Amino acid sequence: MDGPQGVNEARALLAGARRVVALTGAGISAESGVPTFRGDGGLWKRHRPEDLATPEAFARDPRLVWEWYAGRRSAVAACRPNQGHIALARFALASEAVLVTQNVDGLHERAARDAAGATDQDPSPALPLELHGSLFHDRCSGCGRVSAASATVDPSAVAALPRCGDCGGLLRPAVVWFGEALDAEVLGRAFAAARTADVCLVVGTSALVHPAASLPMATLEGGGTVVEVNPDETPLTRFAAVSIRQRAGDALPVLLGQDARRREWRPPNA
Ligand code: BV8
Ligand code: ZN
Repeated sequence: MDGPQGVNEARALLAGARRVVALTGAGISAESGVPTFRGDGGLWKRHRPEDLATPEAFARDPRLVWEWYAGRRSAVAACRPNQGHIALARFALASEAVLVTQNVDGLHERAARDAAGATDQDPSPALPLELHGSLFHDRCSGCGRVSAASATVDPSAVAALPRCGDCGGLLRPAVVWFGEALDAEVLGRAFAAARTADVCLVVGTSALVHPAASLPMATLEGGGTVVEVNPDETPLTRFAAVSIRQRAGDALPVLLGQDARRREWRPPNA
């Protein structure tokens, strides 16, 4: 269901919820200029996930993998959080909402620090559980040590790739690749929040990658409801009480009661 009735129903579900968990995917960063994975011009259009986002790919051709990630890192560094990130950050600061993201772009954290800074608050309630790690940290492929991202990565030759100061192992982006386990503690916290949530707000994900895509199902199994924000239908749509066919930056300020201009939903340019 979409349109005025859908938006007002979703607002009521969120306003009446004691516990909300929000799960985001690449779509929430699309309006910031970060390419999604599957959309037009998406990241997977130019490269297949199997070619780059796997430990086998890194073992086979670390230079090519670093070329892709170094490019993404500099592209994302030039992007800024959008109204969708900001609305979620403000909501998490003002409620007990738990924010879970599949994104590695760090834009939720930047929105959290901006929103908290504006009101001199502690940003931690709005910091996301990053299921798939962070583009802006490196991890040693030898000893596993995690460090802040190397200032510059020169992917021109393997010999120029960044190495661990402790053991000399090749550094890699501190993200979770296909076929790799997610951090058990982060995943445990995300599912604990999902299982007890009254509402799981799912924003900007094609809901195809697991175990992240199972989080909304955990909310349903716990008796909660799912609200989806996505311009397109997804495999999750049929499980959602409301599915809003809008972009995150437009829908979230209204759904989360932060859009003073629109107490009730009216069609755009109404
Ligand atoms: C694991 C980090 C086990 C790297 C990523 C068969 C069935 C089920 C599962 C599997 C299976 N075969 C294999 C698996 C497991 C596999 C998986 O799920 N594969 C899929 C492809 C079937 N999962 C894994 O491998 C995971 N690990 O299972 O480990 C294990 C256990 C123990 C020991 C060893 C192993 C690891 C998965 C993590 C992979 N890493 N990212 C990087 O970023 O480079 S995944 C990456 O792709 C993202 O993080 C994200 O999760 C996913 C992309 O999905 P989305 O974020 O949804 O983006 P997408 O472009 O697809 O969709 C965007 C949506 O936004 C669209 O719907 C669009 O309409 C919408 N949109 C666009 N604009 C807007 C918008 N919405 C709102 N507003 C807008 N403006
Ligand atoms: Zn090391």
